[in-house]
Amino acid sequence: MGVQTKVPYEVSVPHIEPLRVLLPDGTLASGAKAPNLTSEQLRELMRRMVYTRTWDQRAVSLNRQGRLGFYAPVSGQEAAMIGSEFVLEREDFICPGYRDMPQIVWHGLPMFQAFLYSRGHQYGGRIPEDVHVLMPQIIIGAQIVECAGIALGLQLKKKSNVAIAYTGDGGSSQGDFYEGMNFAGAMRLPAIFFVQNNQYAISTPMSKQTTAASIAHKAVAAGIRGVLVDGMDVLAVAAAVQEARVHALGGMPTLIEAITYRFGPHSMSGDDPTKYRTKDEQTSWEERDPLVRMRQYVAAKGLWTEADEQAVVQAARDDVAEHIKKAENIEKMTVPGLLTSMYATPPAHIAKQIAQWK
Ligand SMILES: Cc1ncc(C[n+]2csc(CCOP(=O)(O)OP(=O)(O)O)c2C)c(N)n1
Ligand SMILES: [Mg+2]
Repeated sequence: MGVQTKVPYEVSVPHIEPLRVLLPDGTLASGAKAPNLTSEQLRELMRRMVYTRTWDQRAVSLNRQGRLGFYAPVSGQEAAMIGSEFVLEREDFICPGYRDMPQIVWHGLPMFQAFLYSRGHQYGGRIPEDVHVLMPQIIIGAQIVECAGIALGLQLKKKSNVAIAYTGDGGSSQGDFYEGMNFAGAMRLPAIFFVQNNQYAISTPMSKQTTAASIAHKAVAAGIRGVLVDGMDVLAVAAAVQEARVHALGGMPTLIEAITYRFGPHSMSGDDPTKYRTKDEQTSWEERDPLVRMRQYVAAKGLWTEADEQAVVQAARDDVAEHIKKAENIEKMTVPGLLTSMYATPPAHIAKQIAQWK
């Protein structure tokens, strides 16, 4: 008898109905719970998605020109990223992963600092005092325990704010993921754990990531809310986070799984998605483009025109050009500069190294 590769067991799990507001043709799903947003806010959501798509395309080019370093493309994931950040308060705290630049820039981090981070410059991490974000984690899952810790701080300070951590489908398999969620549940913390399930952890597909019915089901073990949402539907994402925020402030964290897809490679550092994804699969997801869906919705309401679209594309291009120039003109990093920036008062052995370099 060989080792059984298929387990002949059925595990009974609660049903989690995916949240959806916009249908692929841009009309409202029947009985949909639309987020509480004004016409101006709907326009702003569209504007941010178009802006972010353009910025992403420019960033990919800048990387190819050698003007940006590490870069993880975001096209396809705009609804998940923009919709979830949009309904946060400015004093809410974001704990991002490396792909989550849009959320922290829309939360207040100047774009040139995102570019400095990408270029490996220490000033990329010099976050303005009033911008409530961490720099993106490269260690998969580490931001989830950080988020639980920040949420504990918010609770102790009696703030009416939440902490949100972003991770991916791959991140949901890390030990930190379970630790952070369990701690947040046990301590009744104002936390939201947002998983962008883009179907792959580099080349590892979801089918090999977990045998759980969904990532959202992992909330059950932590005793917190588990929500599944169509991640190509910006209104569904905004509604899910708006609701999760209310629960978080009431002492009940939420795990949200947004079903999405990255249109591009994992990162600009040599990944070739055609080695592990079929053309048909890619096309079927491109047909669910979150920008197309929202554009149809706001255009039908008379809130969006081709001229609006062109103006945003141009504004994004201009901003990227200005911010990359600013990043390139910052003084070059030095070894003593890097060492000094790590401590208020450098310990003796570091002080010695700084002196040696000088
Ligand atoms: C602790 C840890 N293990 C491995 C890696 C290498 N690594 C970088 S990205 C990645 C895949 C993560 O996939 P996912 O969480 O789905 O996020 P996505 O890139 O799809 O947004 C891995 C394994 C890492 N950075 N940190
Ligand atoms: Mg992934």
